[in-house]
Amino acid sequence: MALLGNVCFVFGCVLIMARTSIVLCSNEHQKGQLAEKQGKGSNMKRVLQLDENVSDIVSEAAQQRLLQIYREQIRPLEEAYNFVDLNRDAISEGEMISKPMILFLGPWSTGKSTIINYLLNNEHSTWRLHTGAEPTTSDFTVVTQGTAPRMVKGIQLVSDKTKHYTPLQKFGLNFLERFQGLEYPSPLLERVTFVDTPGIIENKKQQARGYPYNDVCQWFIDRAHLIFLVFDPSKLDIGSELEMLFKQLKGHEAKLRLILNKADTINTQELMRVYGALFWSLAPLVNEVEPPRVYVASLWSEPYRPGTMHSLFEEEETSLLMDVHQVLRYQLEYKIATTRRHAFLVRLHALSVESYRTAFADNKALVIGNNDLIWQDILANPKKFSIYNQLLQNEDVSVHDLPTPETYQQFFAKNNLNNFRPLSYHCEFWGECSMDRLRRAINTQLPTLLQELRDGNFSAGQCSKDSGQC
Ligand SMILES: Nc1nc2c(ncn2[C@@H]2O[C@H](COP(=O)(O)OP(=O)(O)O)[C@@H](O)[C@H]2O)c(=O)[nH]1
Ligand SMILES: [Mg+2]
Repeated sequence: MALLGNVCFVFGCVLIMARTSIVLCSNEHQKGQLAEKQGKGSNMKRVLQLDENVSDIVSEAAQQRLLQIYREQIRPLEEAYNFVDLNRDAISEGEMISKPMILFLGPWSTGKSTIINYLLNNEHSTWRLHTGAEPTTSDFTVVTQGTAPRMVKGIQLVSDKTKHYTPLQKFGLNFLERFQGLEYPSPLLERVTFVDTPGIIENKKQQARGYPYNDVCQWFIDRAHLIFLVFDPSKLDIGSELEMLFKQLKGHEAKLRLILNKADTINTQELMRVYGALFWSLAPLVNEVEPPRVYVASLWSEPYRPGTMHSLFEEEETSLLMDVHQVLRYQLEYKIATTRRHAFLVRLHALSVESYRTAFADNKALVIGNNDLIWQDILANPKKFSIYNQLLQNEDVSVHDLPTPETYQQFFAKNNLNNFRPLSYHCEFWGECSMDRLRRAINTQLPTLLQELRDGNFSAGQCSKDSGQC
């Protein structure tokens, strides 16, 4: 049944494309000529609205409000319960105010570095990212705004506290040798950061790279706002390393886009076959009701090859740029949503630690007994000790959010239970408890901030300075 669904789905796509191409072919020549006269990428500035002031897109005051809510309502419990040891994608304060990140992944030589150069209009500058037909990019490169072009070494990037790459140190010195920054003056980089990655080489083992390639990719995947997975239609080779990457992208489907780049290098019929084959390969890996958007394009400034579907590629390029523009335009809303999710996870974590703490206090031997054995039993069988029942008594905690026993076995392997005080300890003498403040951030302050931004009636100064109460 699932197979039949896939077949229908693939042919559905091909049919839609076929229909699109018939309509497009009628005025293909005319439009194509016009595009070439205007030059590829000529509408980039308009679609990305690069003439707009950055301050009009990202309200500095709203960003400060977000930071204030984070510092005063969320961070106290995050620190008190060592949340950083629990969650691999815990966001840091630096990330909260950093520019959105667009990540490029995919096999080698599919055009990832070329696309970034094209978007930055620096294909012909000496400061372009290296490109070539052979596997050229062996580095992870973060491309950011700078007053003048310059390269920055990985060891410098991770030691710079104003950036948020310090956690990457955990991937070792070999990785830092393969990590670098390119600073470049560009209106687009005022709004966004690009990350270029080494291409996947299917026959290359992780050990050969000298660092955990997939773990590094995961770090960037968890933090990216938009992920472009780039393919070359003439070598659609989906092997084990790419399959691994698909698995890592699970849960991030909403920000995943596929690019079938260099689409003008093959004829229309072949292109349709490749498009179908790509979806066929993806089907078992992306189990989403809505499959990811695939852009069929040729993203560099060279003119399209004659006899290919120029206007389709152009329209696809415009849609892709609009997609990028959405990320730039709504970056603050995205950050608020991410911060709220983060706050929710911090709350769940504090409640979980409290449940483990209570279970141990209720079951430990008061005089004689092996408390270590009791603790190990609690960690191995949280259900038996009513940990989950206790968690579910809290409003907003759903059965789908419950942690696995392994999560807290790992957490308590790094953290001694005695280091954590009861939740009631985190209260002011006559005032509020940290948990109430966290709940208020989740239920009131962050949704209000989001609504005000959406309605366009955000005004600075509505929060009381010291409490962050809005
Ligand atoms: N025909 C064609 N070639 C391209 C296109 N984009 C990139 N290339 C070429 O493909 C090769 C690999 O590009 P590169 O950006 O280094 O790929 P990466 O390894 O994915 O970063 C280079 O020789 C590029 O000039 C495109 O849209 N069409
Ligand atoms: Mg490259």
